[in-house]
Amino acid sequence: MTNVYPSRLTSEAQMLPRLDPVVHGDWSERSPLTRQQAEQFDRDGFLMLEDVFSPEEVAYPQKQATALLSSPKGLNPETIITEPGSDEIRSIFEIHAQSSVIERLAADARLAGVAQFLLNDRVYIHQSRLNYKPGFEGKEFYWHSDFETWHVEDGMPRMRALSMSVLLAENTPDNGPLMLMPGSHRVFLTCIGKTPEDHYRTSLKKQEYGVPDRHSLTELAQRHGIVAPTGKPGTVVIFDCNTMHGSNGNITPFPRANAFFVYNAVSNRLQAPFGAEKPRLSFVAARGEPKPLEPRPGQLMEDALV
Ligand code: 6CS
Ligand code: FE
Repeated sequence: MTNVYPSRLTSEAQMLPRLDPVVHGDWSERSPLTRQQAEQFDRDGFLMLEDVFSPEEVAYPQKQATALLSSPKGLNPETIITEPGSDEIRSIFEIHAQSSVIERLAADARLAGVAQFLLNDRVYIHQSRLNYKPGFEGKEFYWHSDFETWHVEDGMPRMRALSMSVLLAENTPDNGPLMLMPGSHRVFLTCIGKTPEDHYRTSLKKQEYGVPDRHSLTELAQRHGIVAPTGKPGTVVIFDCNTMHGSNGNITPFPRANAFFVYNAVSNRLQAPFGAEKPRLSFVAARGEPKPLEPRPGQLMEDALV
């Protein structure tokens, strides 16, 4: 397959044009977003939706996240990533496959249905994670484009995927909220440096490769600015696979817990990596025949405890 987004191949960073739509579907009265929301996502590369889940509903994934944090023993150990320099849990990957509550959340029509519209295809979970960003210890996620990693290391062919962050704790300006550069999704910023063997063993703790150069980041930040959507539990932040983003460390006592789901179009299933010897393991990138989601209507609590 032709590599239309070559990265980590040159000694100089390049800003290549985006060759894929952002909103792949045509808006209609039946769309799950308003026309204005669809246009905003297309323009900015992200969209914040408040009060998607009520406090009563979000209590289920909140309780599950707390329970898993205090006793992760039943989880697949390779999916548990600790913070650099401490034993504090930073993330739990493939969480939709290890918790029926989180599986139901990921399939909720208010998430998967919106992803189907924006990607104009049936969707499956490419990656899921609980990010805890614990108080005092939560370290940063340096600036990056998810797609650059998913293309180079996982073999995701085109920009037809998006992430949804479901806030499980109050995301304030102080406790390391997601920061995004609005409009940055329209260029593909290539990275410098060859991908090390088994890069994920370090990159999920602290990413050193597939990170953009400072000159390019400065240019993007000057061009687009930086915004940090904040909100209460039950808020959802949707961001395009190529929107430049990161988050600061958390030195407040208050955790910044989120559930992240990456929805990929079934037609955009992973091929061989475009810039690594071998693909990453399936707990960070679902491989093989995609399992399309059936968007689940109704309240979260009805069958969250099945
Ligand atoms: O490498 C990855 O796939 C993960 N790393 C980051 C910092 N964001 C995307 C994704 O969760
Ligand atoms: Fe990311």
